Amino acid sequence: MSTELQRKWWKEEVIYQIYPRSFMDSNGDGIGDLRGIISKLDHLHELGVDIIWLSPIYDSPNDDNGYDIRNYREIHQEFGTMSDFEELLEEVHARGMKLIMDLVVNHSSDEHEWFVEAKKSKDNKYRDYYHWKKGVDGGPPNNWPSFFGGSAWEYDEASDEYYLHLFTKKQPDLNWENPKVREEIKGLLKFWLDKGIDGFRMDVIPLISKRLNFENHTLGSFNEVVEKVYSNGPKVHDYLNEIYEDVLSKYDIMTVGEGPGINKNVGLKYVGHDRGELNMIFHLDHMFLGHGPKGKFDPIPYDWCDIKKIFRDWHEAMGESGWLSIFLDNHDFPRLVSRFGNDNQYRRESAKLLAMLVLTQKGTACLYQGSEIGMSNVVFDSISEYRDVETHNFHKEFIANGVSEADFLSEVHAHGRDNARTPFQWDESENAGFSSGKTWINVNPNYKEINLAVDKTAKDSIFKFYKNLLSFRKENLCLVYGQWVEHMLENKNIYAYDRIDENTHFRIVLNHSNEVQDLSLSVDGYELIMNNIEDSSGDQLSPWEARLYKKSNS
Ligand code: ISL
Ligand code: CA
Repeated sequence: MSTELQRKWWKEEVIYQIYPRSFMDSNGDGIGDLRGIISKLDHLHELGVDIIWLSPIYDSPNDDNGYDIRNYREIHQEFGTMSDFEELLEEVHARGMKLIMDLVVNHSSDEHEWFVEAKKSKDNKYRDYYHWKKGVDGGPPNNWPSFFGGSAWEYDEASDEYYLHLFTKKQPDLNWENPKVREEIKGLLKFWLDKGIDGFRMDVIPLISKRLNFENHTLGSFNEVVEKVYSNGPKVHDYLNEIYEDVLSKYDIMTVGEGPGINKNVGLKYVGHDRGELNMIFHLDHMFLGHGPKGKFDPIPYDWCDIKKIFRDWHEAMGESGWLSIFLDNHDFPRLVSRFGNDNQYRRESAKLLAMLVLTQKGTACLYQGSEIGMSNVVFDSISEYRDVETHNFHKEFIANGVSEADFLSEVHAHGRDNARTPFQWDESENAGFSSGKTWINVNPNYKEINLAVDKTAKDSIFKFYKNLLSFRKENLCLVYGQWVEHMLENKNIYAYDRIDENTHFRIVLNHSNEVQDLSLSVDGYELIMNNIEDSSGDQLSPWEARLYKKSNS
């Protein structure tokens, strides 16, 4: 059977992302750390996740919370020491779980010694580790915008040249054309793999190969610029293949690439089983839905039919030849229950429905910290309470363009990255049990109602729902490998699909609306295995009701 041949542990296991700054603080400095994570591993084990993805924990000046790395081989001192890391890895493995690291090699920090050297002079041996260009007509080399506002070029007075930074000016882009850069990167991959880690999540990996003519773009929206100008550059597959052949293929690990700009037409080039590149990608199509010409703070409307179509198109594009990671939230986006669910009246129901969605699609599910208790977006009253560099940069830009403070704040409430970065809410005690000191970002004031301790004792616990679903998925490989068939494609209120293999037939029906809906799909011969509300009644779906049915094929 072809699916048997393709069985892989990284398809069957579930990923859980930790944002270390906000997970658990062990020493009262208000910042989450490695010993904090160690102290909470039993929570993750009990939940039933398998692979922990750690957002960056390397030495960093923290311009972009660690996505700006100063030293790839050292642990950020706020997070602990290398021996804390080794202990964490051991403790993870002792529980039968795995650990993957975030690999951020499209850019380094401007405080990395390579860049410090490169800046010294045009003939410095590290100069070519980055992209330097002469300006044009007293301005930057071209009109490329940065992800975080303003130009993607920063002027260096000493050499009268500009360097490229697709993110903040403290994140200069590395020049992968230079073989020495690629050797450095292979060296650091080996460094971490030899410590025994189980793989990498690769940050903005389709951006590593630049279009070296550096032509002006003439496109209308930022997303289009990402897709056509920054992503999928001419040598990206050569580079990925090279690190795979030279390093990654020598270890039993998994890789998942974060894929801004990877669309369904090029997805298989990254993850095709025969390609020797990545095991899977996070495409961002559904996450960028609603981003207008100027990005997330310039929103446009969308609906569930758009979301469903994206999932459907990607399923078709992958077929039996490639694999995806499925997710609805991470540290860059709002809380899933606030964005795709109803974080008010139906917070519990919708949090569970979204859990069922993520854990029954075809692909490796990836959960984000706090979703297992239905954590929701935060509403801070003042911009000064926000910490994210993206929010602050766009704040300046939007206000300068005449947008009011109140209007911008309401966009931040809906779309800002700090929504996902407030501390994990463990219990009702001060600072939600996250820290005994002043926290680096304020705790969401709703922590007395929403926290793990309260949730665990609730009759309709979200945590328990996740736990049951995770263990059910483990026992039912059909939910991993089974064929995926969708129903009622144009229905705006119900998402319905089947997962089918030789032995089993699952039918999943999700009413993602605030109203009662007719089931409008036959479930004759099926048994209801799991649902998210107490009084489920036959032909009618309650608001945000999610059902998982099963029928034996024999
Ligand atoms: O959230 C976004 C900006 O609005 C995304 O476009 C995001 O910037 C993009 O997906 C890349 O994200 C990754 O690389 C960034 C880092 O800031 C993000 O946290 C990371 O996930 C630069 O390293
Ligand atoms: Ca700490």
